[in-house]
Amino acid sequence: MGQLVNGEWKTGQVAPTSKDGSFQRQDSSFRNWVTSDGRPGPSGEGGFEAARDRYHLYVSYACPWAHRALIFRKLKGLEDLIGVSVVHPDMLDDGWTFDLDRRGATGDRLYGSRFMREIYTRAEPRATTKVTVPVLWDRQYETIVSNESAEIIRMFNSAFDGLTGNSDDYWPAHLRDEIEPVNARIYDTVNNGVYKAGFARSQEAYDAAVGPLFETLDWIEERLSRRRYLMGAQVTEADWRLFTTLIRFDKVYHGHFKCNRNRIVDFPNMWGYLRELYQWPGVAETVDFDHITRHYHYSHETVNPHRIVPIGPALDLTAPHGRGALAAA
Ligand SMILES: N[C@@H](CCC(=O)N[C@@H](CS)C(=O)NCC(=O)O)C(=O)O
Repeated sequence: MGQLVNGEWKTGQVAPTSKDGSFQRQDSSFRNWVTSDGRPGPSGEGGFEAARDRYHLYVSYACPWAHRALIFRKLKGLEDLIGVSVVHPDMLDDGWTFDLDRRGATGDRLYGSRFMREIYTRAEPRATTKVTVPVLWDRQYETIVSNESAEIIRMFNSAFDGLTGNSDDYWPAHLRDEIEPVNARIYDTVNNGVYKAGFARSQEAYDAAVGPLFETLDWIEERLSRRRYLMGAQVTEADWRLFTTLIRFDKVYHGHFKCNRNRIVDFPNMWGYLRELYQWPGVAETVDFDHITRHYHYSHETVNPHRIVPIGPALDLTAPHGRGALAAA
C-alpha cells in the first residue's frame, strides 16, 4: 500500500486514520466529465465527448466503488464502446498491479503496464495522489477523465445514450431530490461505514461506525418491506450504489470488518432485494467472489496479519427472490 508523491511511489500505512483512530477517506483527484457533446460537466475541463472506443475503464472486481462503474457499463450497454482492464485482487506494497496469476485479472489492455500507478503517472508525471480504482481513461488525450465512481456512473447513465440508443435512466429528474439524501446516508454509514468499522484503530471509532451502520440497515429493511426498491417502483442509482456493499457484506464485511450484529441473510426484505438485484440481467457477471474474498483478506495485513482467506459463507443468490409480489408503491 502506498501513494504517489510528486510522481514517486511511497509506501505507507494501509488506511489513513486520524488521531482518534477513525478512518479518513480522501477525495478523488480527477474530476472531469464525459458529456454527449464535449461540453464541461459539473466539474473539471471540457473536451471529453462521448465516443466509441475512446474511453477505457480500469477496475478491480474486489472494489465496491469500481463495481458500481462495471454495473453501469453493463446496464447501459456500454461494453462494446468502453473497454475494461481488471487489476489483480492483491493490493500490497505496490498498490494495484496488473499481475496475471488470477483468473479474471486481464492485465493493462492499453499499455501493458505492471502497476496501476503507471496509469496515474502517464496522465500526470508528477502526480501526488492515491492510486485508486475505478479510473475512466481517455485514450485520445491520454489522461484520466475521472477517478470518482459516483460521477462515472452518472456519465454512463446518460452521456453515451445517443451512441447506444439505451435511454434507461437510473437518475431520473423527478427523483433526484429524493435520491440525494438517501445516497448521502447510505454512503456515510453503509458504503463507507463498513470501512470505518473495519479500519478503526480504537474502540470508540469502531463503535461510532458500527452503530450507525446497523441503524441504517434497519431503516433500509423497513423501507424495503413497503417498497420494491429504495425509491419505490423504479430501480435507481441508489439501489446499485447499495448493492455493491450488500453483495460483499456476508462474505467480507461481517467477519473481516467486524460488522457482525447481523448478516444480510438475517434481514428478509433486504436479502430478497439483494437476490433480485443480483439476478438482474447482466449483473451477476460483474460479481467475482473470488476476487472479492481474496482481496480484502489477503491485502489488509493490519486487519488480518496471517492473510488467511476464509472458506465461506455459501450464499444462494439464485434462489427465487419473491420481490415481484410486493406492492410497487
Ligand atoms: N472515491 C473513490 C474511492 C475509490 C477507492 O477508494 N477505491 C479503493 C479500492 S476499494 C482503492 O483503489 N484504494 C487504493 C488505495 O486507497 O490506495 C470512488 O468512489 O471512486
